[in-house]
Amino acid sequence: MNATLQQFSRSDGPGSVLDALEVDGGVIVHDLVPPATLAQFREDMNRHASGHRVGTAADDPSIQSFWGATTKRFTRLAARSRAFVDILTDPFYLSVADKVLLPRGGAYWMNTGQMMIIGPGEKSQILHRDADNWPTMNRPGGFEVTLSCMFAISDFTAEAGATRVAPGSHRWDDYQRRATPDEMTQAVMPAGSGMIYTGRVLHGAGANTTTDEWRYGMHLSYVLGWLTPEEAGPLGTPWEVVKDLPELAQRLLGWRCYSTQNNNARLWTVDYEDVPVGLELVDDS
Ligand SMILES: O=C(O)CCC(=O)C(=O)O
Ligand SMILES: [Fe+2]
Repeated sequence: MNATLQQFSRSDGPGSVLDALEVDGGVIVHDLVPPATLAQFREDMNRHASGHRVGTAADDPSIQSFWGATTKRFTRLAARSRAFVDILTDPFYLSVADKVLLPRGGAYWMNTGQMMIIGPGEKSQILHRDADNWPTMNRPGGFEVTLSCMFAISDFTAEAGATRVAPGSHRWDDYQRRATPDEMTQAVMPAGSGMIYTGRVLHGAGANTTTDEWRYGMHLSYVLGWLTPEEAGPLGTPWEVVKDLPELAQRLLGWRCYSTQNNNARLWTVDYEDVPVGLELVDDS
């Protein structure tokens, strides 16, 4: 574990974060979430997490292993917390996403907002690249299709399972290659920080070797608007939930169609129109 990630504070601005992202594929930003938002979000997530099961309902062993046996995962965060919407629309993270993703598409949308709450005794997760979700897009020399941030909702310590990362692995010319131990580091950071990382950097959840500490992480990622996101946004956050949210949040959650700047592509339409806000569909079939 000799590798390191660069660390900045939100007040350093997105420029230095982008530079570090290009070199290392991941970067830690302190004070990313304002304390009041963090406290509210943590309270909202606690309310939901207490009754939530560990592990997955899937019987596929590879899904079970990726998910974790003592890890709680759930999404639909916009429906579960207004504070999440503030994080989703945070101008700092979005300005980084604009620079990384907009050159490859007219718009991007939320890939997923997912709680990853790692319980005591959890093993480390297999190292992977998040762009594996879109197989042919994940290759050496390719371009970024997705940008993620792992927000520390509780303190990320090495013992509680801070995310493991291989800095620079997005630039490797062999994506089959395994990382050596000295190419790895962990995103150790206080609550309220975030580790922003590209879809092509190798990473995975750390082991939780504590006996009584739950690691609260919130993964929030964006993906190009012409790719299918991991989370089915509008199914998990129906119109009743999003109707009073800012238009930006509605768009990120899949409540607008995707179009390129010159409108020569329009995806995710209804009756070949933009997604009808309010779903005032006339049944004239
Ligand atoms: O929980 C973590 O630290 C990372 C998890 C992760 O990378 C994933 O599930 O895709
Ligand atoms: Fe991941």
